[in-house]
Order: sequence, then structure tokens, then C-alpha cells
Amino acid sequence: SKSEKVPLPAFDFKEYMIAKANRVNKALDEAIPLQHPQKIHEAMRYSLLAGGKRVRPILCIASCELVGGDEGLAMPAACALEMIHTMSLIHDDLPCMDNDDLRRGKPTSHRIFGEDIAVLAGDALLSLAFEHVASNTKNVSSGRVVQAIAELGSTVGAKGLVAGQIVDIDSEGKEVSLSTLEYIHVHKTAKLLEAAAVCGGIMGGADATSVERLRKYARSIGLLFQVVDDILDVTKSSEELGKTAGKDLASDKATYPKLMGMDEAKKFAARLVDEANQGLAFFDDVKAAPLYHLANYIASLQN
Ligand code: GRG
Repeated sequence: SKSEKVPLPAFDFKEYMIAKANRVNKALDEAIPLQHPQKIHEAMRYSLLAGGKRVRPILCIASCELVGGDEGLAMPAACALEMIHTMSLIHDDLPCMDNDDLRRGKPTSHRIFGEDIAVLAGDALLSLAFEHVASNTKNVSSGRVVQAIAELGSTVGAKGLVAGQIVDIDSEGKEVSLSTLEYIHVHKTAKLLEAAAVCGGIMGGADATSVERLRKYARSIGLLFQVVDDILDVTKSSEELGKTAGKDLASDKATYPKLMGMDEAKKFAARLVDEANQGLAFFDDVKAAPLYHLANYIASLQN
């Protein structure tokens, strides 16, 4: 495919990810001091600081830098994205949703703190996300801050993550079409990555055309994220068949390989990498290096 022919710009992506993740982690730690009432702050910190690749905050910062802004302009928005992402994971894991015991290699929030506190920790993280962007963004016009906040709101709500979750819940145990599967993935996964790139662009001073190019790039890598996850799901299931009775392994949930076959799913993933790269072609190659590498990193994720 085209993505294999075009060499990635020389760039130490691993070092970049580690450096950015460290600064994001420090900012997240500072955003939620352990204070009264102790228990809720403990629960918020437990899930937020539990690890995680920090893909969304890094995408936000990289997009800001791509359009000429510096990291500090995007850091509050980057933290807000991780707060929203963490909230969605806490709520997704609840007994009334997926009922999962483990997340990021640790017991889920409700297993440690109980359901009541897990619900509240999600609510508190979601509210803090908006407060944090509004109160802590510096040297960006208030018009741009409001635009970013509007983007975040539509991303979480009934046109975004919630829409994806509800269609996902509705399709349980049913035969799902390719377009429904895509709808679920676009809303549950791609939307938040879109918001990350868009908010980064907005904070960095991008014009409307560049913001929409960033959105297209992020939508492609968002879908790619899920296609790669679906492909791995099949690989893992066949490797672990008989060993594990994990409910996600060999489950009856719809995946790209099931609906289009493994070969087509792999082709689709390659096409999404190409689409992402095409979106970046309008930008300076050197400045876009982190985003080229991020698409490549997502294509090669192992978990
Ligand atoms: C309650 C307002 C409200 C919204 C939540 C529960 C829900 C609605 C949506 C579910 C969203 C969800 C769980 C999507 C899956 C997202 C996904 C791809 C998670 C894995 O992301 P990674 O690999 O995880 O980036 P880490 O741990 O690295 O951060």
C-alpha cells in the first residue's frame, strides 16, 4: 500500500511520546489535588492517574504545535480530553454497562470504591474537564476557548460518545451491519480523537480549513484504532482459545474481520493510514512528523 512506500519523516517518536506523556501526567496530577472530600478526589485520581497511553492529550498538543502554537496553550484542553476519556471508561465499566472488573491492568473504579462513588467520580471528572479548560487556558482568545468548549460538549453528548454507547447497547445480541458498526466506532472512539485534534488546532491559532483537515486526519486514526483492535481481538482469541474464557475473547460482538473478512479488514486499516497521511500532506512535513508517526503507531498497536 501507499503507506508502506512513503517513508516516515525521521523522528524519535518514542522519545516524543514519553516526554509528552510525562508532562501531561504532571499536569493531570496537579489538576486534582487530594483534598476534602477525600474519597471522591481519591477515586478521580485513581482512574485518571492509572496509566493509559495518553493518546488523546498527545494528539491535542501535537495538533497545536503543528499549526504553530506551543504546548502550554493546549495543555489544559489536553488534560480535559483525558478527564473525559477516563470518565467514559469508568462509566463504561459499571455493572449497568459492560460490568468489567479490570481496566488499565487494575481493578475498575466501582470494584474499589463501589458503584455510587464510581458514578460520582465520572461526573466530577466530566465537570472538571470543562472547568479546567475555561479557567486554565492562558494566552488564547476567549472566542477560541469557547469554540473548544463547544467542541468538547458536542463530543461527549447525545451526538457523540453517548450516541455511540446507546447504539452499541441497542445492537447487543443483534446482527449488525457494517454501517452500524462504523457508526458505533466513529462515535465511541473517533469523535474524542477528533475533538483532541480540533481543540489542539483551535488553541494553536489554526484557521478553519486547517482545523477541518486535522479533524479528517483524526477521524481516520480513530476508525483505524478500532479496526486494529478488532483484528487483534481475532488474533488473540485464536491464540488463547481453550485457555481463557474471557468474555471479550471470541465473543459474538460484531467486528470488522467478522463482517468483511480478515483480508478486507487489513486492507481497510491500510486505507485508513493512507487517508490519515493524505490529510497531513497539506502541512509542513517536519512539523507533521509526530502526527505521521502517531498514525503509524496506532496501526501497529498491540493492545
Ligand atoms: C456518561 C456522559 C457519559 C458518557 C459516557 C460510557 C460511554 C458514554 C461511552 C463509552 C466510550 C468508550 C468506553 C469507548 C471506547 C474507547 C476506547 C478506544 C478505549 C481505549 O482507549 P485507549 O486504548 O486506552 O486509548 P488507554 O487506557 O491507553 O487510555
